[in-house]
Amino acid sequence: MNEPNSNDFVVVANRLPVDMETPEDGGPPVWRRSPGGLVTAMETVLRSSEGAWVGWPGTPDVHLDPFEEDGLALYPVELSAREVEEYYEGFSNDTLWPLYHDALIPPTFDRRWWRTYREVNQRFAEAAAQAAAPGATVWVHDYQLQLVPRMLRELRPDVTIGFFLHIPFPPTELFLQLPWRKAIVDGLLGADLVGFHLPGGAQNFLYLANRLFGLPAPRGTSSGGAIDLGDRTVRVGAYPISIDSAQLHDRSQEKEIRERAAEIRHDLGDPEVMLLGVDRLDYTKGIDIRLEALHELFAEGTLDPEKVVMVQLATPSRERLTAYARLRDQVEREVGRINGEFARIGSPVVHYLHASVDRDELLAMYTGADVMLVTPLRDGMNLVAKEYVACHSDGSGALVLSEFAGAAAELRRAMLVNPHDLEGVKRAIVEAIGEDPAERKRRMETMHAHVMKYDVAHWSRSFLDDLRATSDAHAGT
Ligand code: ADQ
Repeated sequence: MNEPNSNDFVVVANRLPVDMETPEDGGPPVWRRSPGGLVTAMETVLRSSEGAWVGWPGTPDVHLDPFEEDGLALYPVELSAREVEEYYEGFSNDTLWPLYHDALIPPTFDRRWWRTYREVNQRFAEAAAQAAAPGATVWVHDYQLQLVPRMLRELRPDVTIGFFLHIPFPPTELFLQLPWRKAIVDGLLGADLVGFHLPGGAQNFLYLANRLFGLPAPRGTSSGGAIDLGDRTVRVGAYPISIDSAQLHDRSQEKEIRERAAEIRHDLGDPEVMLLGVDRLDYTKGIDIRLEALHELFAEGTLDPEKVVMVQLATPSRERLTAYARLRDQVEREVGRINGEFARIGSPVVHYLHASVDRDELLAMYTGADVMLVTPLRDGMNLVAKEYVACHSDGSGALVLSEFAGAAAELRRAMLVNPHDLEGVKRAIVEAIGEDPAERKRRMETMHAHVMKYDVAHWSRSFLDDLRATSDAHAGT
Protein backbone atom coordinates (compact mmCIF):
# COMPACT_ATOMS: atom_id res chain seq x y z
CA MET A 1 0.00 0.00 0.00
CA ASN A 2 2.74 2.47 0.90
CA GLU A 3 4.76 1.62 -2.18
CA PRO A 4 5.15 4.61 -4.52
CA ASN A 5 2.46 4.93 -7.18
CA SER A 6 0.32 2.17 -5.77
CA ASN A 7 -2.96 3.84 -4.77
CA ASP A 8 -6.02 4.09 -6.99
CA PHE A 9 -7.66 6.71 -4.79
CA VAL A 10 -5.80 9.47 -2.97
CA VAL A 11 -7.16 12.13 -0.60
CA VAL A 12 -5.03 15.25 -0.20
CA ALA A 13 -5.85 17.53 2.73
CA ASN A 14 -3.89 19.93 4.90
CA ARG A 15 -4.07 17.52 7.86
CA LEU A 16 -3.74 13.78 8.02
CA PRO A 17 -6.75 12.00 9.57
CA VAL A 18 -4.60 11.23 12.63
CA ASP A 19 -2.81 13.55 15.07
CA MET A 20 0.68 12.77 16.24
CA GLU A 21 1.13 12.81 19.99
CA THR A 22 4.54 12.56 21.57
CA PRO A 23 4.44 10.86 25.00
CA GLU A 24 6.02 12.84 27.83
CA ASP A 25 8.37 9.96 28.68
CA GLY A 26 10.01 10.46 25.29
CA GLY A 27 8.66 7.17 23.88
CA PRO A 28 7.78 6.77 20.20
CA PRO A 29 4.92 8.94 18.90
CA VAL A 30 1.37 7.60 19.09
CA TRP A 31 -1.38 8.34 16.59
CA ARG A 32 -4.82 9.47 17.57
CA ARG A 33 -7.64 9.39 15.08
CA SER A 34 -9.11 12.85 14.51
CA PRO A 35 -12.86 12.34 14.45
CA GLY A 36 -13.63 14.93 11.73
CA GLY A 37 -16.46 14.55 9.25
CA LEU A 38 -14.05 14.37 6.36
CA VAL A 39 -12.42 11.27 7.78
CA THR A 40 -15.79 9.59 8.18
CA ALA A 41 -16.85 10.61 4.68
CA MET A 42 -13.69 9.29 3.08
CA GLU A 43 -13.38 6.15 5.13
CA THR A 44 -15.68 3.95 3.08
CA VAL A 45 -14.14 5.06 -0.19
CA LEU A 46 -10.61 4.66 1.15
CA ARG A 47 -11.25 1.21 2.49
CA SER A 48 -13.08 -0.09 -0.55
CA SER A 49 -10.26 0.94 -2.91
CA GLU A 50 -6.50 0.94 -2.53
CA GLY A 51 -6.74 4.33 -0.87
CA ALA A 52 -4.20 6.72 0.60
CA TRP A 53 -4.21 10.05 2.45
CA VAL A 54 -1.63 12.80 1.97
CA GLY A 55 -1.40 15.45 4.71
CA TRP A 56 0.58 17.22 7.43
CA PRO A 57 0.75 15.29 10.74
CA GLY A 58 0.13 18.45 12.80
CA THR A 59 3.61 18.85 14.32
CA PRO A 60 6.28 21.02 12.66
CA ASP A 61 9.72 19.77 11.71
CA VAL A 62 9.03 16.03 11.82
CA HIS A 63 10.12 13.87 8.98
CA LEU A 64 8.11 10.67 8.62
CA ASP A 65 8.18 8.07 5.91
CA PRO A 66 4.84 6.88 4.52
CA PHE A 67 3.22 4.46 6.97
CA GLU A 68 0.05 2.54 7.57
CA GLU A 69 -2.30 3.23 10.46
CA ASP A 70 -5.49 1.32 11.11
CA GLY A 71 -5.58 0.07 7.52
CA LEU A 72 -5.07 3.51 5.92
CA ALA A 73 -1.97 4.31 3.86
CA LEU A 74 -0.68 7.67 5.09
CA TYR A 75 1.80 9.92 3.26
CA PRO A 76 3.00 12.62 5.68
CA VAL A 77 4.07 16.01 4.30
CA GLU A 78 6.76 17.71 6.37
CA LEU A 79 6.36 21.39 7.28
CA SER A 80 8.96 23.50 9.09
CA ALA A 81 7.91 25.85 11.91
CA ARG A 82 8.41 28.78 9.50
CA GLU A 83 6.19 27.14 6.91
CA VAL A 84 3.46 26.53 9.47
CA GLU A 85 3.64 30.20 10.33
CA GLU A 86 3.63 31.51 6.75
CA TYR A 87 1.63 28.95 4.75
CA TYR A 88 -0.86 27.83 7.40
CA GLU A 89 -1.31 30.56 10.02
CA GLY A 90 -0.37 33.31 7.56
CA PHE A 91 -1.64 32.83 4.02
CA SER A 92 -4.32 30.22 4.76
CA ASN A 93 -5.76 31.63 7.97
CA ASP A 94 -4.91 35.33 7.88
CA THR A 95 -5.31 35.96 4.14
CA LEU A 96 -7.65 33.43 2.54
CA TRP A 97 -9.88 32.66 5.54
CA PRO A 98 -10.94 36.29 6.18
CA LEU A 99 -11.09 37.11 2.45
CA TYR A 100 -13.39 34.15 1.75
CA HIS A 101 -15.56 35.02 4.77
CA ASP A 102 -16.73 38.45 3.59
CA ALA A 103 -13.50 40.14 4.83
CA LEU A 104 -15.00 40.21 8.33
CA ILE A 105 -11.51 41.25 9.40
CA PRO A 106 -9.11 42.77 6.87
CA PRO A 107 -7.12 40.06 5.10
CA THR A 108 -3.33 40.46 5.24
CA PHE A 109 -1.58 40.39 1.88
CA ASP A 110 2.03 39.36 2.44
CA ARG A 111 4.28 38.38 -0.48
CA ARG A 112 6.48 36.14 1.65
CA TRP A 113 3.45 34.15 2.88
CA TRP A 114 2.33 33.73 -0.73
CA ARG A 115 5.75 32.36 -1.77
CA THR A 116 5.62 29.85 1.07
CA TYR A 117 2.02 28.89 0.20
CA ARG A 118 3.22 28.10 -3.33
CA GLU A 119 6.21 26.10 -2.12
CA VAL A 120 4.13 24.07 0.32
CA ASN A 121 1.42 23.41 -2.30
CA GLN A 122 4.17 22.12 -4.60
CA ARG A 123 5.31 19.73 -1.87
CA PHE A 124 1.75 18.42 -1.39
CA ALA A 125 1.43 17.96 -5.16
CA GLU A 126 4.67 15.98 -5.24
CA ALA A 127 3.56 13.77 -2.36
CA ALA A 128 0.23 13.12 -4.13
CA ALA A 129 2.08 12.33 -7.38
CA GLN A 130 4.19 9.85 -5.46
CA ALA A 131 1.19 8.13 -3.87
CA ALA A 132 -1.06 7.88 -6.93
CA ALA A 133 -1.17 4.77 -9.14
CA PRO A 134 -1.33 5.22 -12.93
CA GLY A 135 -4.75 6.60 -13.84
CA ALA A 136 -5.70 7.11 -10.15
CA THR A 137 -8.37 9.46 -8.82
CA VAL A 138 -7.06 12.22 -6.54
CA TRP A 139 -9.37 14.33 -4.38
CA VAL A 140 -7.82 17.56 -3.09
CA HIS A 141 -9.49 19.40 -0.20
CA ASP A 142 -9.87 23.01 0.83
CA TYR A 143 -8.45 26.49 0.75
CA GLN A 144 -4.97 25.60 1.96
CA LEU A 145 -4.30 23.62 -1.23
CA GLN A 146 -5.83 25.54 -4.12
CA LEU A 147 -2.67 25.39 -6.26
CA VAL A 148 -2.32 21.62 -5.95
CA PRO A 149 -4.67 20.63 -8.83
CA ARG A 150 -2.60 22.51 -11.45
CA MET A 151 0.75 21.43 -9.94
CA LEU A 152 -0.35 17.82 -9.78
CA ARG A 153 -1.64 17.85 -13.35
CA GLU A 154 1.77 19.01 -14.52
CA LEU A 155 3.46 16.17 -12.66
CA ARG A 156 0.86 13.53 -13.46
CA PRO A 157 -1.34 14.23 -16.49
CA ASP A 158 -2.70 10.68 -16.25
CA VAL A 159 -4.66 11.14 -12.99
CA THR A 160 -8.21 12.42 -12.54
CA ILE A 161 -8.30 15.35 -10.13
CA GLY A 162 -11.20 16.60 -8.00
CA PHE A 163 -11.13 19.66 -5.74
CA PHE A 164 -13.63 20.57 -3.01
CA LEU A 165 -13.71 23.89 -1.14
CA HIS A 166 -15.08 23.57 2.41
CA ILE A 167 -15.46 27.30 3.00
CA PRO A 168 -17.51 29.84 1.04
CA PHE A 169 -16.15 31.00 -2.30
CA PRO A 170 -16.39 34.79 -2.02
CA PRO A 171 -18.24 37.32 -4.12
CA THR A 172 -16.14 38.21 -7.15
CA GLU A 173 -15.45 41.82 -6.03
CA LEU A 174 -13.84 40.50 -2.87
CA PHE A 175 -11.89 37.76 -4.58
CA LEU A 176 -10.47 40.29 -7.02
CA GLN A 177 -8.67 42.05 -4.12
CA LEU A 178 -6.28 39.13 -3.94
CA PRO A 179 -2.97 40.06 -5.62
CA TRP A 180 -2.54 36.41 -6.63
CA ARG A 181 -6.12 35.89 -7.84
CA LYS A 182 -5.12 34.65 -11.28
CA ALA A 183 -2.72 32.05 -9.90
CA ILE A 184 -5.39 30.72 -7.53
CA VAL A 185 -8.03 30.38 -10.24
CA ASP A 186 -5.44 28.79 -12.53
CA GLY A 187 -4.52 26.38 -9.71
CA LEU A 188 -8.14 25.28 -9.38
CA LEU A 189 -8.56 24.97 -13.15
CA GLY A 190 -6.01 22.16 -12.98
CA ALA A 191 -8.84 19.97 -11.62
CA ASP A 192 -11.39 18.01 -13.67
CA LEU A 193 -14.14 18.85 -11.20
CA VAL A 194 -14.25 21.81 -8.77
CA GLY A 195 -16.91 21.52 -6.06
CA PHE A 196 -18.43 24.09 -3.71
CA HIS A 197 -21.11 23.80 -1.01
CA LEU A 198 -23.53 26.14 -2.78
CA PRO A 199 -24.49 27.02 -6.35
CA GLY A 200 -23.53 30.66 -5.59
CA GLY A 201 -19.88 29.66 -5.03
CA ALA A 202 -19.86 27.68 -8.27
CA GLN A 203 -21.32 30.65 -10.16
CA ASN A 204 -18.75 33.06 -8.70
CA PHE A 205 -15.95 30.76 -9.75
CA LEU A 206 -17.31 30.29 -13.29
CA TYR A 207 -17.60 34.05 -13.70
CA LEU A 208 -14.05 34.67 -12.44
CA ALA A 209 -12.46 32.02 -14.62
CA ASN A 210 -14.15 33.60 -17.60
CA ARG A 211 -13.19 37.14 -16.64
CA LEU A 212 -9.56 36.51 -15.63
CA PHE A 213 -8.67 34.20 -18.49
CA GLY A 214 -10.99 35.44 -21.23
CA LEU A 215 -12.30 31.91 -21.71
CA PRO A 216 -15.42 31.15 -23.75
CA ALA A 217 -18.57 31.81 -21.74
CA PRO A 218 -19.07 28.88 -19.40
CA ARG A 219 -21.86 26.47 -20.18
CA GLY A 220 -24.07 25.71 -17.29
CA THR A 221 -27.13 25.78 -15.15
CA SER A 222 -27.83 27.60 -11.90
CA SER A 223 -26.14 24.87 -9.89
CA GLY A 224 -22.94 24.54 -11.88
CA GLY A 225 -21.41 24.37 -15.30
CA ALA A 226 -18.38 23.60 -17.39
CA ILE A 227 -15.39 25.58 -18.60
CA ASP A 228 -13.93 24.68 -21.95
CA LEU A 229 -10.13 24.95 -21.89
CA GLY A 230 -9.68 23.72 -25.45
CA ASP A 231 -7.84 20.49 -24.70
CA ARG A 232 -10.07 19.58 -21.77
CA THR A 233 -13.14 20.61 -19.80
CA VAL A 234 -13.37 21.61 -16.14
CA ARG A 235 -16.70 20.86 -14.50
CA VAL A 236 -17.92 23.06 -11.66
CA GLY A 237 -20.73 22.14 -9.30
CA ALA A 238 -22.41 22.44 -5.89
CA TYR A 239 -22.17 19.55 -3.41
CA PRO A 240 -23.51 20.49 0.05
CA ILE A 241 -21.54 18.49 2.62
CA SER A 242 -23.32 16.66 5.42
CA ILE A 243 -22.78 14.39 8.42
CA ASP A 244 -22.96 10.70 9.24
CA SER A 245 -26.62 11.23 10.17
CA ALA A 246 -27.59 7.62 10.90
CA GLN A 247 -24.65 7.09 13.21
CA LEU A 248 -25.37 10.30 15.15
CA HIS A 249 -29.06 9.62 15.28
CA ASP A 250 -28.68 6.02 16.46
CA ARG A 251 -26.17 6.93 19.14
CA SER A 252 -28.30 9.83 20.37
CA GLN A 253 -31.20 7.41 20.93
CA GLU A 254 -29.20 5.20 23.27
CA LYS A 255 -30.07 5.10 26.93
CA GLU A 256 -26.62 6.19 28.03
CA ILE A 257 -26.83 9.42 26.01
CA ARG A 258 -30.44 10.14 27.07
CA GLU A 259 -29.48 9.68 30.72
CA ARG A 260 -26.46 11.91 30.35
CA ALA A 261 -28.66 14.56 28.70
CA ALA A 262 -31.02 14.49 31.69
CA GLU A 263 -28.06 14.65 34.06
CA ILE A 264 -26.65 17.70 32.28
CA ARG A 265 -30.00 19.49 32.58
CA HIS A 266 -30.14 18.59 36.24
CA ASP A 267 -26.61 19.91 36.79
CA LEU A 268 -27.69 23.14 35.11
CA GLY A 269 -30.40 23.49 37.79
CA ASP A 270 -33.26 21.93 35.80
CA PRO A 271 -33.96 25.10 33.80
CA GLU A 272 -37.19 25.49 31.86
CA VAL A 273 -35.14 26.27 28.77
CA MET A 274 -31.64 25.18 27.80
CA LEU A 275 -30.03 27.13 24.95
CA LEU A 276 -26.90 25.75 23.30
CA GLY A 277 -24.06 27.05 21.13
CA VAL A 278 -21.26 24.81 19.78
CA ASP A 279 -18.51 26.30 17.69
CA ARG A 280 -14.84 26.59 17.00
CA LEU A 281 -13.90 29.88 18.65
CA ASP A 282 -13.84 31.82 15.38
CA TYR A 283 -14.92 35.36 14.54
CA THR A 284 -17.03 34.04 11.66
CA LYS A 285 -19.31 32.07 14.01
CA GLY A 286 -21.18 35.00 15.60
CA ILE A 287 -20.78 33.77 19.19
CA ASP A 288 -20.58 37.38 20.36
CA ILE A 289 -23.85 38.20 18.58
CA ARG A 290 -25.90 35.55 20.32
CA LEU A 291 -24.41 36.53 23.70
CA GLU A 292 -25.27 40.15 23.08
CA ALA A 293 -28.82 39.17 22.13
CA LEU A 294 -29.13 37.14 25.30
CA HIS A 295 -27.79 39.96 27.42
CA GLU A 296 -30.38 42.36 26.06
CA LEU A 297 -33.21 39.85 26.47
CA PHE A 298 -32.36 39.42 30.16
CA ALA A 299 -31.78 43.15 30.67
CA GLU A 300 -35.19 44.03 29.18
CA GLY A 301 -36.88 41.33 31.20
CA THR A 302 -38.08 39.45 28.09
CA LEU A 303 -36.31 36.33 29.34
CA ASP A 304 -36.05 35.27 32.95
CA PRO A 305 -32.52 34.26 34.05
CA GLU A 306 -34.08 31.96 36.64
CA LYS A 307 -35.69 29.92 33.87
CA VAL A 308 -33.33 30.15 30.91
CA VAL A 309 -29.78 28.83 30.84
CA MET A 310 -27.28 28.87 28.02
CA VAL A 311 -24.36 26.53 27.41
CA GLN A 312 -21.68 27.70 25.02
CA LEU A 313 -18.96 25.24 23.96
CA ALA A 314 -16.07 26.87 22.16
CA THR A 315 -13.24 24.75 20.78
CA PRO A 316 -9.90 26.54 21.05
CA SER A 317 -8.78 27.50 17.55
CA ARG A 318 -5.85 29.32 15.85
CA GLU A 319 -4.84 30.86 19.14
CA ARG A 320 -1.59 32.34 17.85
CA LEU A 321 -3.47 34.76 15.60
CA THR A 322 -4.30 38.15 17.13
CA ALA A 323 -7.89 38.24 15.87
CA TYR A 324 -8.62 34.92 17.63
CA ALA A 325 -7.01 35.99 20.92
CA ARG A 326 -9.04 39.21 20.77
CA LEU A 327 -12.27 37.33 20.09
CA ARG A 328 -11.63 35.03 23.03
CA ASP A 329 -11.24 38.05 25.35
CA GLN A 330 -14.40 39.60 23.98
CA VAL A 331 -16.50 36.43 24.38
CA GLU A 332 -15.20 35.83 27.88
CA ARG A 333 -15.93 39.43 28.86
CA GLU A 334 -19.50 39.12 27.57
CA VAL A 335 -20.04 35.82 29.43
CA GLY A 336 -18.69 37.49 32.58
CA ARG A 337 -20.97 40.48 32.08
CA ILE A 338 -24.13 38.35 31.70
CA ASN A 339 -23.27 36.21 34.71
CA GLY A 340 -22.19 39.28 36.72
CA GLU A 341 -25.54 40.94 36.11
CA PHE A 342 -27.99 38.03 36.11
CA ALA A 343 -26.57 34.94 37.83
CA ARG A 344 -27.07 33.88 41.39
CA ILE A 345 -24.40 32.21 43.55
CA GLY A 346 -24.00 28.67 42.30
CA SER A 347 -26.26 29.19 39.26
CA PRO A 348 -24.55 30.83 36.29
CA VAL A 349 -26.80 31.86 33.43
CA VAL A 350 -24.19 31.19 30.76
CA HIS A 351 -22.01 28.09 31.15
CA TYR A 352 -18.99 28.62 28.95
CA LEU A 353 -16.46 25.89 28.17
CA HIS A 354 -13.36 26.85 26.21
CA ALA A 355 -12.72 23.24 25.31
CA SER A 356 -13.44 20.46 22.91
CA VAL A 357 -15.78 17.85 24.39
CA ASP A 358 -15.92 14.20 23.37
CA ARG A 359 -18.50 12.94 20.91
CA ASP A 360 -20.88 11.34 23.41
CA GLU A 361 -20.90 14.41 25.64
CA LEU A 362 -21.64 16.55 22.60
CA LEU A 363 -24.54 14.28 21.62
CA ALA A 364 -25.94 14.49 25.14
CA MET A 365 -25.79 18.30 24.95
CA TYR A 366 -27.53 18.33 21.55
CA THR A 367 -30.17 15.92 22.83
CA GLY A 368 -30.80 17.90 26.01
CA ALA A 369 -30.92 21.38 24.47
CA ASP A 370 -34.29 23.01 23.72
CA VAL A 371 -32.91 25.63 21.34
CA MET A 372 -29.73 25.46 19.29
CA LEU A 373 -28.19 28.82 18.36
CA VAL A 374 -26.17 28.83 15.12
CA THR A 375 -25.54 32.47 14.20
CA PRO A 376 -22.47 32.75 11.94
CA LEU A 377 -21.84 35.90 9.92
CA ARG A 378 -20.63 33.60 7.16
CA ASP A 379 -20.12 29.82 7.11
CA GLY A 380 -19.49 27.40 4.24
CA MET A 381 -22.00 24.87 5.56
CA ASN A 382 -22.04 24.49 9.39
CA LEU A 383 -22.23 20.89 10.45
CA VAL A 384 -23.32 21.72 13.99
CA ALA A 385 -26.78 22.70 12.71
CA LYS A 386 -27.15 19.33 10.96
CA GLU A 387 -25.80 17.40 13.96
CA TYR A 388 -28.39 19.01 16.24
CA VAL A 389 -31.20 18.14 13.84
CA ALA A 390 -29.98 14.52 13.52
CA CYS A 391 -30.35 14.12 17.30
CA HIS A 392 -34.03 15.24 17.33
CA SER A 393 -35.98 12.56 15.49
CA ASP A 394 -38.83 12.95 18.00
CA GLY A 395 -39.47 16.45 16.68
CA SER A 396 -38.31 18.15 19.87
CA GLY A 397 -35.99 21.14 19.84
CA ALA A 398 -35.72 24.28 17.75
CA LEU A 399 -32.93 25.59 15.56
CA VAL A 400 -32.12 29.28 15.21
CA LEU A 401 -29.98 29.45 12.08
CA SER A 402 -28.16 32.26 10.31
CA GLU A 403 -29.12 32.90 6.69
CA PHE A 404 -25.40 33.20 6.02
CA ALA A 405 -24.59 29.57 6.85
CA GLY A 406 -24.60 27.21 3.86
CA ALA A 407 -26.91 24.94 5.88
CA ALA A 408 -29.70 27.54 5.59
CA ALA A 409 -30.15 26.58 1.93
CA GLU A 410 -31.32 23.12 3.05
CA LEU A 411 -32.74 23.68 6.54
CA ARG A 412 -35.42 26.07 5.37
CA ARG A 413 -37.71 25.23 8.30
CA ALA A 414 -35.25 26.54 10.89
CA MET A 415 -35.85 29.97 12.46
CA LEU A 416 -33.74 31.79 9.90
CA VAL A 417 -32.06 35.00 11.08
CA ASN A 418 -29.87 37.75 9.74
CA PRO A 419 -27.05 37.83 12.33
CA HIS A 420 -26.39 41.52 11.57
CA ASP A 421 -29.90 42.31 12.81
CA LEU A 422 -29.70 42.07 16.58
CA GLU A 423 -33.42 42.71 17.07
CA GLY A 424 -34.15 39.92 14.57
CA VAL A 425 -31.87 37.50 16.44
CA LYS A 426 -33.58 38.38 19.73
CA ARG A 427 -37.00 37.89 18.17
CA ALA A 428 -36.02 34.49 16.76
CA ILE A 429 -34.72 33.30 20.15
CA VAL A 430 -37.94 34.35 21.86
CA GLU A 431 -40.08 32.74 19.14
CA ALA A 432 -38.05 29.52 19.25
CA ILE A 433 -38.56 29.30 23.01
CA GLY A 434 -42.28 30.04 22.94
CA GLU A 435 -43.26 28.26 19.76
CA ASP A 436 -46.39 26.16 19.58
CA PRO A 437 -45.24 22.56 20.21
CA ALA A 438 -47.11 21.14 17.20
CA GLU A 439 -45.53 23.67 14.84
CA ARG A 440 -42.11 23.11 16.40
CA LYS A 441 -42.51 19.37 15.87
CA ARG A 442 -43.50 19.81 12.21
CA ARG A 443 -40.46 21.99 11.53
CA MET A 444 -38.00 19.64 13.19
CA GLU A 445 -39.43 16.52 11.56
CA THR A 446 -39.10 18.06 8.11
CA MET A 447 -35.48 19.05 8.77
CA HIS A 448 -34.69 15.69 10.34
CA ALA A 449 -35.98 13.79 7.31
CA HIS A 450 -33.80 15.94 5.06
CA VAL A 451 -30.62 15.45 7.11
CA MET A 452 -31.18 11.68 7.33
CA LYS A 453 -31.57 11.43 3.56
CA TYR A 454 -28.75 13.74 2.47
CA ASP A 455 -25.90 12.43 4.58
CA VAL A 456 -22.15 12.58 4.14
CA ALA A 457 -22.09 9.34 2.14
CA HIS A 458 -24.52 10.94 -0.30
CA TRP A 459 -22.19 13.96 -0.54
CA SER A 460 -19.02 12.01 -1.29
CA ARG A 461 -20.86 9.65 -3.65
CA SER A 462 -22.32 12.46 -5.73
CA PHE A 463 -18.98 14.25 -5.97
CA LEU A 464 -17.07 11.09 -6.90
CA ASP A 465 -19.71 9.94 -9.40
CA ASP A 466 -19.44 13.29 -11.20
CA LEU A 467 -15.65 13.12 -11.01
CA ARG A 468 -15.65 9.65 -12.54
CA ALA A 469 -17.96 10.86 -15.27
CA THR A 470 -15.32 13.47 -16.21
CA SER A 471 -12.66 10.78 -16.58
CA ASP A 472 -15.04 8.58 -18.60
CA ALA A 473 -15.52 11.59 -20.87
CA HIS A 474 -11.69 11.84 -21.29
CA ALA A 475 -11.49 8.21 -22.16
CA GLY A 476 -14.31 8.71 -24.65
CA THR A 477 -16.55 6.11 -23.00
P1 ADQ B 1 -15.78 24.36 10.78
O1 ADQ B 1 -15.60 25.85 10.62
O2 ADQ B 1 -14.86 23.73 11.73
O3 ADQ B 1 -15.71 23.59 9.36
P2 ADQ B 1 -18.46 23.09 11.33
O4 ADQ B 1 -18.99 22.71 10.01
O5 ADQ B 1 -19.51 23.60 12.26
O6 ADQ B 1 -17.35 24.21 11.24
O7 ADQ B 1 -17.77 21.82 11.97
C1 ADQ B 1 -17.29 21.85 13.29
C2 ADQ B 1 -17.20 20.43 13.83
O8 ADQ B 1 -16.50 20.48 15.07
C3 ADQ B 1 -18.56 19.82 14.10
O9 ADQ B 1 -18.55 18.47 13.70
C4 ADQ B 1 -18.73 19.96 15.63
O10 ADQ B 1 -19.44 18.90 16.21
C5 ADQ B 1 -17.31 19.94 16.11
N1 ADQ B 1 -17.17 20.80 17.31
C6 ADQ B 1 -17.28 22.14 17.37
N2 ADQ B 1 -17.09 22.58 18.63
C7 ADQ B 1 -16.88 21.49 19.38
C8 ADQ B 1 -16.60 21.28 20.78
N3 ADQ B 1 -16.50 22.28 21.67
N4 ADQ B 1 -16.41 20.01 21.18
C9 ADQ B 1 -16.48 18.99 20.30
N5 ADQ B 1 -16.72 19.13 18.99
C10 ADQ B 1 -16.92 20.35 18.54
C11 ADQ B 1 -15.41 23.97 8.00
C12 ADQ B 1 -16.29 25.09 7.43
C13 ADQ B 1 -17.77 24.73 7.59
C14 ADQ B 1 -18.06 23.39 6.92
C15 ADQ B 1 -17.06 22.33 7.35
C16 ADQ B 1 -17.18 21.05 6.52
O11 ADQ B 1 -16.01 26.33 8.06
O12 ADQ B 1 -18.60 25.75 7.04
O13 ADQ B 1 -19.36 22.95 7.28
O14 ADQ B 1 -15.71 22.79 7.22
O15 ADQ B 1 -17.06 21.31 5.17
